[in-house]
Amino acid sequence: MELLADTDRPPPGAEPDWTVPQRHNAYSDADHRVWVTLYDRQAEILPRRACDAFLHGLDALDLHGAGIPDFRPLNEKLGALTGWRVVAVPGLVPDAVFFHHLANRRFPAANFIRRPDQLDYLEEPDVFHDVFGHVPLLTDPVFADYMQAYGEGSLRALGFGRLPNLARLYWYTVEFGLMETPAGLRIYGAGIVSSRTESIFALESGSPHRVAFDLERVMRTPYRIDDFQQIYFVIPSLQGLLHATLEVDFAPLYAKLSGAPDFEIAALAPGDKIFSRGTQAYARGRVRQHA
Ligand code: HBI
Ligand code: FE
Repeated sequence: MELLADTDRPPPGAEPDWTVPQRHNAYSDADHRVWVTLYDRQAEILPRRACDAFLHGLDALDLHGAGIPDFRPLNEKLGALTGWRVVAVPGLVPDAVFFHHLANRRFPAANFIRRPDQLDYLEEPDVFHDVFGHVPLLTDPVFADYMQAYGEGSLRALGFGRLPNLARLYWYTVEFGLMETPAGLRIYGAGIVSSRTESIFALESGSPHRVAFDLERVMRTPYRIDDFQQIYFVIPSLQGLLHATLEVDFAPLYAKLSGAPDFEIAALAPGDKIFSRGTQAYARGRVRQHA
């Protein structure tokens, strides 16, 4: 993800860790109406598409309300469940800052919301993507552990110079991950669950590949940030995702990755366990909701 800042200096008014006051009382009625419009659209299509842990989290936090959630009461509920809390930031923050927050169970959420004419396209995450998309799953103890472990692992990866591989892990799980359930594939990735068009495309289109999650495979697979995904990775469960990353000794994995070429984004790879082989027929380059 390209970052807003060309330096690591926080913008005026932000703390050294890039946090800013949410200023909940500064949102306009139009801002709150955008939240309610987006929420209602997703609430209609996510049952039987989003995984149970996401839907349970959405209920537990009661995010619907009358508009953009106030982080203070939200953090009381979230903190009591898994010790996570949401902190307001002005937008994308430098990698090291982002990972440091995750390692301390703080999720950085943008404090602005998209305009009414941006409902279906957004260049960078806003409060709807961050809070509706990412926060409900943080009520799940297993995913809460995964996100903290991801933050800690990424701070270490920075030292190995392996951040691009960790960014791919984040992208293909936290942002665009699918999960296998007895009722079929379900969404857990925030970038899908906060997007009306991709919530449908990710599960129902014949275009993308859907293959079983494998840590090294994901770390060798590039991604595009401006369109639907051409491949989705499927985890067996949130527990399975946590174990697949916690039990890995990353040093030898990084050594192996440094000698291994990337996979071509639209191709299947040797050893892939295929859930569905895509036609890749989707015309690239259409405008798509960022997330
Ligand atoms: N900053 N606010 C914010 N939100 C993100 O999702 C984010 C970020 N900075 C860096 C970053 N993500 C990436 O490094 C990760 O997606 C890997
Ligand atoms: Fe995101």
